Amino acid sequence: MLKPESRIFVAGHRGLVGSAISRRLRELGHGALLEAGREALDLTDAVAVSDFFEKERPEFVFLAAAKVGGILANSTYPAEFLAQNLRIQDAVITAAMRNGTEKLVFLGSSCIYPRDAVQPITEDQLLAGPLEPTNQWYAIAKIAGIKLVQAYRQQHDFAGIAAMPTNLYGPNDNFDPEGSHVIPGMLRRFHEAKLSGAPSVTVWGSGTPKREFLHVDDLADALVLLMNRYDNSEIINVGTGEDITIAELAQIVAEVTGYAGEIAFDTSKPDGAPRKVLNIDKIRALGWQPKIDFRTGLAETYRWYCDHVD
Ligand code: GFB
Repeated sequence: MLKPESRIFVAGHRGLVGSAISRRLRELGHGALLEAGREALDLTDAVAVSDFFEKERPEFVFLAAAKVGGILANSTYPAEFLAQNLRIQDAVITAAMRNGTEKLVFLGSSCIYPRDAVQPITEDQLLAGPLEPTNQWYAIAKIAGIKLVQAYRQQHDFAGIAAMPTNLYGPNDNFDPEGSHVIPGMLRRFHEAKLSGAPSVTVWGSGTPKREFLHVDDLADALVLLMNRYDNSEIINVGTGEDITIAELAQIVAEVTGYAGEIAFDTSKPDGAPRKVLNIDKIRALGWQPKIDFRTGLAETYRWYCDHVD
């Protein structure tokens, strides 16, 4: 159980997820946060990570650091998505296990489930079928992370747990037009089209895939609850349980950004998984549910983009 004075290491504290976890912990009065930027600690360097843990002795660890990106980045840089994530996970989880960390939360992803998983996806469908090819490299790394946490629990009694978030959005996301996920990618493209008065905006793929979107502040709330209340080798989903098509998302993004032109679809770009909505019965049973309404969260994220990136 986290106490106000607990030494908590948020790995990846500048990213979308890590920054939300740090915000939430500070709101809750946890002052002893250990954060180490890329320049201070290379998380792919197992020796450096081991030294950091020996010196700092974090009691609790949120492992939110990862090489991440959208559908195009995943298929363009498969080697980085596989190798960097394997290195980061192994370094951090192993150092935590060896240096007396009381509890660690590992972040997976909904893409670890089979491409043809029964929807909404229950946790027991892990490894029940082949993966979606566009992000299989990232998925395999994340599955290895889940297994490492489970193996350390079985063999060394280490209290690691693995949470599987759905597609996320919010402040501090990567808004790079090519490498980002769909929400930051679309917000930027629609915003720029509005400013330039473009008659049409192009959205990747057919528009028919469905995605579930969770605001990262809702995720952070869930992760703190799991750190305090969940201690089991079984993975646990974190999502909303609801999804929309990419075409519907494009319509909402047009409304939020105030873009009034046409929306076109570029079917030469990949669609990825047809659908991946999570079953969230397990985390609901612990008393958690998402609070942030999608349009409100999206409008707030758009404001953040205008203030910080544009
Ligand atoms: O968010 P996204 O890149 O990732 O794409 P995945 C979701 C859907 O949005 C795909 C479509 O069907 C895309 O073709 N899309 C439309 C766009 N316009 C855009 C755009 O401008 N940018 C992007 N990026 N997509 C990810 C994995 O898969 O899911 C990650 O690649 C991670 O590894 C994440 O697991 C949760 O949902 O397809």
